[in-house]
Amino acid sequence: MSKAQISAGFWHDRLEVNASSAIFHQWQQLENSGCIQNFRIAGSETDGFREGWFFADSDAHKWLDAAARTYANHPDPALAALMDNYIDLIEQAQQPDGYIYTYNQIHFPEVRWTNLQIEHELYCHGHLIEAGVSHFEATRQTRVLEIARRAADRIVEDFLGKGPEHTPGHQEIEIALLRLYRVTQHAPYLAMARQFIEQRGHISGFSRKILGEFSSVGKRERTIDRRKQAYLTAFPNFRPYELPPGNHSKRPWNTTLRWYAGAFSGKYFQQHTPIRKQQVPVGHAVRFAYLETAAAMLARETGDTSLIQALEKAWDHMVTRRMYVTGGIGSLPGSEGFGRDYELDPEIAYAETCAALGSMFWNWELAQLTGKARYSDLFEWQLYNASAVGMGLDGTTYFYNNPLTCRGGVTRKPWYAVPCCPSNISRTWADLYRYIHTEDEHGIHIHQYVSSRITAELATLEIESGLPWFGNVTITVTPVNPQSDFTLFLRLPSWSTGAHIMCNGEALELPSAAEPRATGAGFDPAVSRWLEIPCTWSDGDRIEIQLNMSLRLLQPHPKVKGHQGQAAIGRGPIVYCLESVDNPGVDIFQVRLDPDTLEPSFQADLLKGCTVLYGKSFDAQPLILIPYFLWGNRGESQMAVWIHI
Ligand code: FUB
Ligand code: ZN
Repeated sequence: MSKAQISAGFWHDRLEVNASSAIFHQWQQLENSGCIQNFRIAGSETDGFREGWFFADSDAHKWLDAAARTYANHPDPALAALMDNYIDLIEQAQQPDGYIYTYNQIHFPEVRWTNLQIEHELYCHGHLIEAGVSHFEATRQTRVLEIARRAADRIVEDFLGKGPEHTPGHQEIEIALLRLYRVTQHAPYLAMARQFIEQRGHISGFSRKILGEFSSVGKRERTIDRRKQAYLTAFPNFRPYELPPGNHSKRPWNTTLRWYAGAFSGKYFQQHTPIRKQQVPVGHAVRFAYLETAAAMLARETGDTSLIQALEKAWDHMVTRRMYVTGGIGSLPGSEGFGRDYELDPEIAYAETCAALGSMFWNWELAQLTGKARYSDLFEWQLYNASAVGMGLDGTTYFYNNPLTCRGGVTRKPWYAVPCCPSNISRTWADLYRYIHTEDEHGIHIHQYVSSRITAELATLEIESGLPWFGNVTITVTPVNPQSDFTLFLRLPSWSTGAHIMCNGEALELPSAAEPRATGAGFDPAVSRWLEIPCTWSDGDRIEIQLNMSLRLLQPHPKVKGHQGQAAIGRGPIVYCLESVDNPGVDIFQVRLDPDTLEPSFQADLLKGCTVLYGKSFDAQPLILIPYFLWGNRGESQMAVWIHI
């Protein structure tokens, strides 16, 4: 079984922060905010009053998922102890028939599977099931897997064979059941996931249904509020957790109106039409990305090629018209979702961190489903920009919404009322080794240039990568069987027009790249392609790659308003920005950069080491550009990705 170990370099350092700081910080925040206590209350270990949203369980389950994936490569006994502590709690809280959802168990013990579009019972069970799979994969212990299977069996029992009304408003359970199927090969899990995907978008009278759910959700919330008042009267010393306020996000006047329109039409939940007709990204961006991920997983498991066309069309529409230059998706606050074509205002940009992560999961499934390089190309772009921006350098501060223009009021926070992003980043980063290569009967594909040691069936590969700051990559090949014939496939990134690649000192000819299309994002991952290197391999064969790290002016499609005379600056897989901290006394929103003056320079002592761009404005003001993902690490600031040139 192929595996990879990230050994050194840029990602090794970040994974260390993830394993030594972020994952422990997230647990502490879950404790501080009462989220873990909810399980103690549900398991009757203690009294108290439940804290948090109806979906709060999911944040704890996702933490366990992230912790297990982190533990796989950082087997820290302290982390194991925290996981065991939490596993005890969920084992105690889970009801004998497998159901576990503290919102109902504590507040409405007679109620189950209600308000499926708005509340999150299946979503929460989904993250528990994913945690079970990850914990099993990391430890080979079956304790959490059994908890997950009890939950999944409950869902199969209660939902299999039911109709469209019985599909969830927030996708996640589908991914979870497919992951569970992959490790158990238990057919009902595949059937259940397939039903949730295929039945979606067939609910008749959706508006009437959602109106009923709004009313029921509101009634239940008012009941809880009344009980909380009574509880506070009875226990005056009880101090409910004060969550930090969320970040400012610029909201157009019609934000709420558009959110309701999306909700009542079903588009917010991607319930407006069946999956094969969903060829335009609409609605809540995380929900959309999770649905597309699940559909791609289903296509891979079943060989159902009829799903592929819709998936590829939706991807192309997103990339060409509804995605930011950072790879962020979700133009609108309120709905946290897609706007119209080319509606990509940089200051209103919501671009939730989870949405970029969800898109990465989707791209990875598409990469394996279709074999096309473009999907791992966008994965890389969102890895380094739209998702990496979500975690601060210290691993203990985060962004939830990620604007591309900030005039103030957006700062990294230790936690949020909706803390879904932190553990989502952690679990993705912890799994990064899985996204580097794939192997099949043709050979080995290198999807990501991350310094690592790959132990594949055909060969061991040592990758040494200078990315994202330097374009040099070396791959040393040691075939399992000397003189064995197989092909090494190298992804030629869309951002590297041309590259210089040698195999054992001999320069290789590269396949020509298609012309990039004018896109809303200002770049086109579809021009990425594979370089095939068929060879009879011997011990110590070396591939030397010099990717083109020239500066690029990324200019959006003319239909994107507000960027005339502006560009975003790209170098390698990184998008840059002006941050006020580096450019005191400069109006970063008006200054005109002379791109010809830009010079890259690696600064070891800045932001834990990064390549900045030194330049000048046309009126000779010195300017410094830093990587977008590193902004907001030095206190409140202003920031601009789009720069006048
Ligand atoms: O719906 C609850 C949380 O909101 C989910 O984790 C994310 O979709 C976020 O947008
Ligand atoms: Zn999130």
